[in-house]
Amino acid sequence: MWTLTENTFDPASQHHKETIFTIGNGYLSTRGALEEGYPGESRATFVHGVFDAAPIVVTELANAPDWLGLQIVLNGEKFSLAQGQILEYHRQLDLLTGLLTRRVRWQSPTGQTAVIQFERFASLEDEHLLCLRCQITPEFEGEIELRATLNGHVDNQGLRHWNLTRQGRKNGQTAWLEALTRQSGITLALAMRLLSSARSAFDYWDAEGQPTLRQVVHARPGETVTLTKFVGIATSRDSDHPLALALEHAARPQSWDSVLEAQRQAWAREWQRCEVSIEGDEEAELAVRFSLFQLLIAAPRHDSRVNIGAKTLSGFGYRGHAFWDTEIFMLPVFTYTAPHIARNLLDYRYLTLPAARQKASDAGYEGAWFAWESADTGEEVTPTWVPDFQDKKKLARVWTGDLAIHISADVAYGAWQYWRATGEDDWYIRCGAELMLETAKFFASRAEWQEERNGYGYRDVIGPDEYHDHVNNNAYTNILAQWNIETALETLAWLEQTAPQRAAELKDSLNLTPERLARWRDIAARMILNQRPDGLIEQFDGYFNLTDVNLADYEPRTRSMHEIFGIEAANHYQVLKQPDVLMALYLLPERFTPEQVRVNYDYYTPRTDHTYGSSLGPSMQAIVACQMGDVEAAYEHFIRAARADLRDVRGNAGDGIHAASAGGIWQAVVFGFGGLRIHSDGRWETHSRLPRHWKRLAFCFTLRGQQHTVTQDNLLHHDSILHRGTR
Ligand code: IFM
Repeated sequence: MWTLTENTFDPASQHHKETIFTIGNGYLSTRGALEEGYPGESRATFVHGVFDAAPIVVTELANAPDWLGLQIVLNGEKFSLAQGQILEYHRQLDLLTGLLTRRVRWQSPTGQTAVIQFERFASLEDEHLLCLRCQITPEFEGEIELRATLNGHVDNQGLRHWNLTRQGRKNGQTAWLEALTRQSGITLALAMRLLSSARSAFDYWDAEGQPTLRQVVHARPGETVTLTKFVGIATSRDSDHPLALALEHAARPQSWDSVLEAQRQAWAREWQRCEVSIEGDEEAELAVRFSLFQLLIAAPRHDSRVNIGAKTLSGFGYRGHAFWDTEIFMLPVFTYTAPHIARNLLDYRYLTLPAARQKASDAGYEGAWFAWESADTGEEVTPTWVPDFQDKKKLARVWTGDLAIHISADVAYGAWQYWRATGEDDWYIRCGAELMLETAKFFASRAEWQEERNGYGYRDVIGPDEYHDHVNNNAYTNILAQWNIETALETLAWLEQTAPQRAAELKDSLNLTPERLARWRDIAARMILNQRPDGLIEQFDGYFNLTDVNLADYEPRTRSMHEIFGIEAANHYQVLKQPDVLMALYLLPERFTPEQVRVNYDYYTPRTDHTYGSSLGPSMQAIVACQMGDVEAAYEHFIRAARADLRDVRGNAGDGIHAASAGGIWQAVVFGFGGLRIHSDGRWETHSRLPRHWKRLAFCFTLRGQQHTVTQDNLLHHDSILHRGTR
């Protein structure tokens, strides 16, 4: 199944639908708002890297001037779904081509009827090109008026980011608009070129901030009028002359058919690298393809100065800021299916190393402490205070920017996984090794000797489970920090063998003296791990003494346990926002035995807020459940993740795509149900555990430049199937 469809228009779900019908091309995304507009819409286009200052959230992606606008007036009556009658309605997003189509048969309040079809896509082949086509087939005789606009009067939920600097008309059918962000000083230019099946000329309306080309056509019943709008877009991040670039790209297309054909081919190349099919479960298949589509349209292909935000480019949520969601949830998808994209994302971290060093040094540490929320410069942009969800008139302190140190190890992990998967030694020598060493240096300097525990650890942190803040010795943090330091030491030894000059350079610039390295070894060897003899790991010091809760007592519920208990009180209960210990066990399988995983899985699973905790949790929980052979439970968690956006089960899909969950969905299918395991020496094997109703799973992945396709039949519907492979 490759299409997402909607057969009735429901204004109450318009924000959710705007999110899931988002189109994009890795340079920008446009939400699925209607061309003609609708009251209360959350219309937005976000362009990678176009940030501007904003109160509280520090900086945010500025909603770009709108390229979509098309007003249709039928015999003097404006087409709008807010009035008249919708006689037929169908919208679909074709994931195979990125083409969004909407077909409406509409009757105006005075009874003029027409079939109106819109199609749009963001060209994957030419990232500066946006394409829109409208076909109107009237059932009346009279006049059709078309008004195509570029609109600079846009805002971010009330906050305006643009000064509208210039606008104009180039020739009979081209108009343009230029705008400048108010604080960051980024120029953005849009140029639209219209093609019409009708002969009448276009008038130009020089409306302030909204250049408009207008055409009036004599309509006859059954005769289709077609208007095509090609829009070029560029910013001063791309060129010193963004307007010239935008005009050039708008002028390029020969015809709708030719750009659509190029689009089909470009998307065929994308899918060829990452296609997944699941026979026997259309919902799961659509969910994993939809997740891949959403990640691919957010993935920067030609720019390593940007990251993917927690809501991709599809909504206002988290303001375009990137989190650990990138390295731990999304990056593996790219590392194993589109390494060139993974590399751009890692290069972004490499480019933002100076900001990470600064963050560490401002806090009194060495090395690189990456921002918990990162935007254009890599400086910390986590808001310090946000409105409290229990009482919006009060403020709640956000501690993650101050205490979530695990982000540095997550970045290092992403770099290391990329290197192991691609075998790109050159990149690791040039960039990856420095990321590894600088993050290790941070963890070594942040580690505290804890006399009473006879070991090193981290006090006053937040782990992945954010229901508990200011904790000591969070297991995930300690385990990943230990891994980071050990892997940095191995990296250095490897560099000394492979690239002695670079090793010497890094030792010198990072001051990696023998004494310092000896201390790293000591810290790694004596890192505190709160582990009982049976293998159960305490999530942080004192966790086992907290009040246990039977989550079933709170069912049915529609709120997170954080909301139910309150931010402060949640600290006193054992309920987790998302798997914390289990995440560490998943990421570092070679360090833990299956028995250890089992004991921790059994303990933490009933204590996790799977339904309304973090959207990051369910897919990870599904993978560990698969490893435990608990396939039914795994499917339940997986399908919960699959429905986060498609069915809006959390009620917040209107804020944008849950990007980490999208990455997690792919990981759950490939590493969970498909059981793909990749060893650090490049060998791989699969040990599938397909849900009973899946007849066949097929997926592909790339390892060290070679693409592999795995097909797993579930003929017996219960036996597991073992595949092995080597590179
Ligand atoms: O990074 C996550 C975090 O783990 C939980 N809250 C939301 C963030 C962004 O998705």
